[in-house]
Amino acid sequence: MIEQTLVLVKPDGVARGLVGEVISRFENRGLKIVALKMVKIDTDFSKKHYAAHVDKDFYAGLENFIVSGPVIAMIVEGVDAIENVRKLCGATESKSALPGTIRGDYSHVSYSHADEKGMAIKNIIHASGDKEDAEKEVSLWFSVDELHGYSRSGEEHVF
Ligand code: IDP
Ligand code: MG
Repeated sequence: MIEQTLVLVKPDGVARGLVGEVISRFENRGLKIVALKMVKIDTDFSKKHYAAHVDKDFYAGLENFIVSGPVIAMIVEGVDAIENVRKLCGATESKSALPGTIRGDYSHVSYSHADEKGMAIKNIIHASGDKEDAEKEVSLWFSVDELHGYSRSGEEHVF
């Protein structure tokens, strides 16, 4: 099934110059970028995006982190895009993320280290967790006129 999912290159990924690397992984997999922009969000927007986490112990650190610099926001489209993109990202805890995944190749910190420091795990990337979240997040971050339909060359090998 063709799905759309929200991906963010978080402030650490932007500051570390990993935007191109992250986008390449999706493009190489044959997934299609159908919307893209750079945004610096504020704390109100963070509370909307991370509504499911606002009451958790790690939320303060997560909010500090996500508003600390610009992010790259994009919508990625493809067959089972939500699951495919999550797989490319790897596990939430960088320490547990397998090599070959974005988080596993570019970060290594553990939950216990981040929690001891009162910081969010700086794991480079956000991707919607499931279909319900993807629908909410796509419409939170993008208006309909920011999405673009187009054909990718080589698409006949993908769809
Ligand atoms: P996800 O980004 O893989 O979907 P979530 O559980 O939705 O993971 O958490 C959102 C973000 O909050 C994570 O990507 C990470 O940056 C941070 N985070 C999650 N759990 C913890 C924690 O226990 N300690 C510190 N940071 C955390
Ligand atoms: Mg999540």
